[in-house]
Amino acid sequence: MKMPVMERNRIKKDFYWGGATAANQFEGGFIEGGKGLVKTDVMTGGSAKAPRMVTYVMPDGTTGTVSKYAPLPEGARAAVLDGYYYPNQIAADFYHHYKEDIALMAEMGFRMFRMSIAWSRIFPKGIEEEPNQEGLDFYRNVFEELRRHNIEPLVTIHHFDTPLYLEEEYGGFNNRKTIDLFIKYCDVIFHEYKDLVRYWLTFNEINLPLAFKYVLGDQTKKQEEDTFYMMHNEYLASARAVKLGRSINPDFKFGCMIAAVISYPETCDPKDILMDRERWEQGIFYSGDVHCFGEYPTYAKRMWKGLDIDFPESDLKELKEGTVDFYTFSYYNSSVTATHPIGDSVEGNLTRGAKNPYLKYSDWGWGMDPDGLRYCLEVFYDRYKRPLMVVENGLGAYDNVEADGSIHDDYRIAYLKEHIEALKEAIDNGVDCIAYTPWGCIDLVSASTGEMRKRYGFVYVDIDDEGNGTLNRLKKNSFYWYKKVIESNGEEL
Ligand code: BGP
Repeated sequence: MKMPVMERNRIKKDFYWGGATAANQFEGGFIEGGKGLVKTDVMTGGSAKAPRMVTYVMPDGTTGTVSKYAPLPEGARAAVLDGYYYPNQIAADFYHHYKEDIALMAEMGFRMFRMSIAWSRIFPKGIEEEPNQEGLDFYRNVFEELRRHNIEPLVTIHHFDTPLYLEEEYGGFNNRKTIDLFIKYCDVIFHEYKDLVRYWLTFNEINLPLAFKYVLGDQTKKQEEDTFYMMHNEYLASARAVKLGRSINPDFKFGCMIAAVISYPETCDPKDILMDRERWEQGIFYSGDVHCFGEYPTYAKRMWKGLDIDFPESDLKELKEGTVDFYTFSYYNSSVTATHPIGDSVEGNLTRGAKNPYLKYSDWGWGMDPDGLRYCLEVFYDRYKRPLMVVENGLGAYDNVEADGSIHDDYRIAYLKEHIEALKEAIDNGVDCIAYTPWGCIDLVSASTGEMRKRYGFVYVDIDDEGNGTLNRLKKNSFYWYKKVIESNGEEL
């Protein structure tokens, strides 16, 4: 029997090549135009070894700092203090450079730009009656500028930046009142930008609290319950936003955003295999399943064992009514699940565990694994049968500016090339992936460490970890390389 010649599935012509950022890591202008504070505005820089610190003031006026992972002391308020440098306050200053930055994106040929709206620019504390006009104008200008360059905005509504006031007064999404305030914010931006934005992502990496649970180890029953309720409130907020958005503009398309913190079992010991599967379910699938299927999965019963979890029927109905149109995720590295004592241990994008001897590790210890991208693209597509977008991927690395201003970031090109090859393979295998927006396309502040020197961009931003620099933009070698990749629709890597 003669086999039919199989045509290779290629990247479609209208594929969205682009790049990704988030307001709090990229914009700066932290109190300009009436913007309110968010947690990162009161966080110092850290490093792979030292955590970022939150600065605070006590009711008696004494001040202090505490790790961003720890709660503030009783009665303390997070505050901006003299004598500290807060990297997110200036970040890459997109607030004042947006025209120049968008022109650079257009020069590379971007067809999509993922960015987020800072809730605190629209409602500085989150509780105001009326939105802040200057904040609305800023994003209108940005979206119009993107449209002028034929770049499609992909807008994250919430990227780790609940207004600080809501976090401190309401406990953020632990409190159901925050859902109503979030929906009010959505209502404003959906009306305001209904003719400028089509693609929306509700919550960035919504799955992280559960993925992180594996790393944190044992928690109290109360802590575990709080996490599940907080996440439920975010899922509910997302579902309501989707439903509301569709009523405002039926052409809106909504996606979820999941951190693909994938892992492999260390050995063929069935215990490793089982634990790894449970880790995928808890850390990745649980959130995607609720977003895509509109209901909690069967294995949730196992995850809730021994806890008092009981969500109102009316909530569950709402989850069903607000499922997403497409599935997006971030992917940087993979990790290893081991039930046996481990030798070398490493950290990744909010993951921690045994070292994989088959991978190379970045300067920040993230295991570089292009095959993992193909692996999760195929797993996600098979599970959800919805268009996928890779909305974060990339290599955080030290860059060196030569005397003539050139930056030879061949390591970054190598990383991206391998990942795009993996993406092409997944597409050839039938996966409907419609976008690739590598992270930090223009250098920005690292979320985990607060460093500027952990750079991801095609464009270098001249500012260091103490805030010194001109904020000038310089094109790296990867800039010219990526331009060629886009021009050839991924054929020339
Ligand atoms: C993801 C976040 C981003 C981004 C990225 C890279 O978890 O969605 O905000 O920062 O990770 O991580 P880092 O900045 O820590 O290198």
